[in-house]
Amino acid sequence: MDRKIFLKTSLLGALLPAGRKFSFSGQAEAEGPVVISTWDNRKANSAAWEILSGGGPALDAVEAGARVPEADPGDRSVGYGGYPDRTGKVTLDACIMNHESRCGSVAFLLDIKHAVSVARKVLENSPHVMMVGEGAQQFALDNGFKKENLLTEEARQVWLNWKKNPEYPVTSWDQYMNHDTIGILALDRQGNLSGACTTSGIGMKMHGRVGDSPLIGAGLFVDNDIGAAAATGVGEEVIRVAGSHLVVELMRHGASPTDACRRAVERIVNNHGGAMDGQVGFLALNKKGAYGGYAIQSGYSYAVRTLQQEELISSESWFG
Ligand code: SD4
Repeated sequence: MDRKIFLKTSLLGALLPAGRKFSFSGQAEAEGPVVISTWDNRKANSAAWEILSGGGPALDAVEAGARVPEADPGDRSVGYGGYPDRTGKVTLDACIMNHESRCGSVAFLLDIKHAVSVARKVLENSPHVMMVGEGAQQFALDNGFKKENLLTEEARQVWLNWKKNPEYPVTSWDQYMNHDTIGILALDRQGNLSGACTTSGIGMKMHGRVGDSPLIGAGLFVDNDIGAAAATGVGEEVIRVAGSHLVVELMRHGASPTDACRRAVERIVNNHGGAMDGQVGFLALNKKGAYGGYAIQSGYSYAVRTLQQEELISSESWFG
């Protein structure tokens, strides 16, 4: 593992109060609650923490956390303020999953800001798991959500600018792969796991394109006996390996969260014969509260909040 992080966590281990376990493999093991999220989503973690620290359920916590970037116009790949597709439309993908393997998901959702909350309504108020497009929007309206314009002036300008020279970058690491998508995983005081994932997807994507984020098993997976995982980055790559499900299965077979994420990354890199320039980052949290992440390229980070810790961790990556 990254030496800096190892030293930081080792030092923390020495300072931790009784009641919290710590292993010197660099995996912190909290007794709970724990919340982790992709990228610098510390504000989302704080919203989740308010619920977790009061003894609330992980499902409420991850929904509350995911709603933070959805409402933030400064976050260019989630909810309001997200970059549009090639036709200038902001289309949202989101899902949520609880400790009983119940899940809800929406994809290609237009004009509704809190896609994660619509996904939760799918979980609670429908016999289905996934709804898309017009039907998902009608379902949202029927459940009390309001239509609103999600395209900010700043995002519209980026789109207008892109139209002058419309290249279609999907797999390369560039300005339209603005990675801020949130995957958020929580372990509550009752020892239950839940997760959520929400995004506006890759900027300047084709109209109708859906990524990994609303797909249970790709952008998110939770198995309350084992752990939870989430993904960010080029969704097409994550879907091809059923990434989050793969990470959880690797943990089931004994891998630590970081190692499970690393081995899922390895599968993706192997799909490209060992060389690629796209980015994917994974995040994992196991039933004991141990967590980790791993990415293809450098620059990926994830935010952690526990009783003792509130920080942004710079992830290890395949290509250094
Ligand atoms: C997608 N995985 O739609 C998302 C994009 C992403 O940070 O994670 N961006 O493919």
